[in-house]
Amino acid sequence: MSTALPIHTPSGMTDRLTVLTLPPQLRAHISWLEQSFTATDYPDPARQNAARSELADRVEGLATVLAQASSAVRDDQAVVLRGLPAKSTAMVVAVASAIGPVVPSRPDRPLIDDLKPNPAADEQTRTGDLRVALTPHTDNSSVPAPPEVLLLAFVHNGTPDSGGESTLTHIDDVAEALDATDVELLQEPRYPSLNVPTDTGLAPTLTSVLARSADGRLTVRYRDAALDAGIASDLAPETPSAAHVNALHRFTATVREPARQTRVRLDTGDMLIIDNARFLHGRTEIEANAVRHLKRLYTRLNP
Ligand SMILES: O=C(O)CCC(=O)C(=O)O
Ligand SMILES: [Fe+2]
Repeated sequence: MSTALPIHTPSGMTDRLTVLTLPPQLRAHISWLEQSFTATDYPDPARQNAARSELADRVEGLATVLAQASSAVRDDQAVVLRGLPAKSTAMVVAVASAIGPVVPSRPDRPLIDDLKPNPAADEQTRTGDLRVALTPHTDNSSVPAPPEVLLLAFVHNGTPDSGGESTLTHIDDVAEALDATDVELLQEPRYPSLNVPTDTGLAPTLTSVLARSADGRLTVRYRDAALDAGIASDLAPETPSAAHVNALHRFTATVREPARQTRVRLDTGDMLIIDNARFLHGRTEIEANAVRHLKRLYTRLNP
């Protein structure tokens, strides 16, 4: 089922967004779920599946919506699930596990990360806790295997005019706007990348911005700040050629064009789900004083 959602989109881009509504009866099962599925269970994929399937036995229509969400993500769609009791972490984890096992982005990171604008936030490590606009990026772009699926569950998102809208950029729409030579150059592993500042002091990894998966689709790993830091690092294993750097600059200019971005305002009870290798995501600036709270988690897409 599709529900109206405030979307600003260049023509044609709504093709990449699937909006689904969860059964309202879900809400009646929060306290039961929270008793049978607790924080110590969350990291265990078998417990995640058991909790979800018991929930689906109780809530008519849930299994169907979750199956639709899972196939839409695999079918190259950004998905917005509406009507999620996002305050309940048990609900968020159980529902997310329909896409794949819920896993931390890196072994040393929490399974669920609460993002809230915080004036005391470490400006470097906690970009999600700042109010500044975030340009389109891949989460954890520098690690050998970035998280496969990103899920953002919205507990609050200010008021309709307080900013904090999500931007989505599909890699095929970017590649289409680039010269074929740039698409080739960006697939060469010549780009030092460093998650800053958490990995400061480490040697940057050599990454390619684009790659082709076995089925021929383009995948992306890109964060401007990570590439800037990697390229500038004295520890970089090599320096990219001028041609590689120029291709990267054209890529950056293209992903930032509003014409390539779908902008969507998500609010309480919405969960955005994207393939982190097919979509770049960002966020518009958050107005001072706007109350905002997101739960961020990741799932596997592939076995
Ligand atoms: O705040 C948001 O909407 C997204 C935050 C984000 O993408 C990040 O911190 O990497
Ligand atoms: Fe992000």
